[in-house]
Amino acid sequence: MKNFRIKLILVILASGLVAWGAYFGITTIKKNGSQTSPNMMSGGAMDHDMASMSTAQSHRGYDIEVTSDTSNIKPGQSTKISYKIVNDKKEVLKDFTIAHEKLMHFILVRKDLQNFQHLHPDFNKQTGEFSVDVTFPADGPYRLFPDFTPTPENPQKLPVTVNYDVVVGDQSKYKAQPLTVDTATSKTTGGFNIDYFFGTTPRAGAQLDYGLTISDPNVDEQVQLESYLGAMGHGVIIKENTLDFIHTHATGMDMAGMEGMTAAEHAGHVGEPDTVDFSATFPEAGKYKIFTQFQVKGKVITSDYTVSVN
Ligand SMILES: [Cu+2]
Repeated sequence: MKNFRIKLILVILASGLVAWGAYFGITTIKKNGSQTSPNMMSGGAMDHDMASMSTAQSHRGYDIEVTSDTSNIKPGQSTKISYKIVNDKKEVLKDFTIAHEKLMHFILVRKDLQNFQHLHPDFNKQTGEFSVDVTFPADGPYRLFPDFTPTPENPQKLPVTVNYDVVVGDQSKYKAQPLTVDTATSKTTGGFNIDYFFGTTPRAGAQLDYGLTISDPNVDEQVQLESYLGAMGHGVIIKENTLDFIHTHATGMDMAGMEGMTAAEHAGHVGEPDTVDFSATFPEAGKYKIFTQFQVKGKVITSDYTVSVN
């Protein structure tokens, strides 16, 4: 119980930082289709106004320098994407801190928020170059989100997300699919039933606690979620059109059956093995697609859920 309270306080502190950062306009650099933006999991890289108010972040902006040819990517074919991360002095970064078991996380999505992928590039420490083989399943514009933790001048090890846009295949064959807000709280993905719980109605600037309970319709036993990349669940939340990027991780709190429960009853559900819970703060109103990844029996499942934030 005490442990639960401590966790809860940490989550509230963290999300306070996120909300604070969000209101100060923390997206920093924009040029040539790439930008440095905070990975909001922990407040992220903030701008210089924020820097003067806090010692919690690096002064640096970061950017991606793509070193492979991305001008002729075909759908359905493996394409090697290579890139380096540079700082605002154009120096290639070679020192990264492992976060969630990897030096680099590489998330990509088509701009209509279809075809989400989460990959882990290889790293050449000599050159600072990352490389990853990607198969884009369909034509259209995509955004790549390298997600990493630079080691120098980042004592608090804050993660950073940069982005880069590529066009795949024939644009005339691309039709953006409309983003439909999910209303049913149950979905089926990868043969599992996934029940979503939302602590409150999503509101801009307010923390939203949400959780997923996973069950296997063919098995009587409770599903046992496994640790995947150092967390029981990973959440990537991307906003429609602007493609703002939020990365969050399971909080360890269980909200299954939260509705109608007292706080004490809720606390009694902490740590059920079939449930993951998250907290996120959405910076502004709009539609957001929540991609949640978790592992069952060695298999990684990605579930998505679209919310409308008012
Ligand atoms: Cu990853």
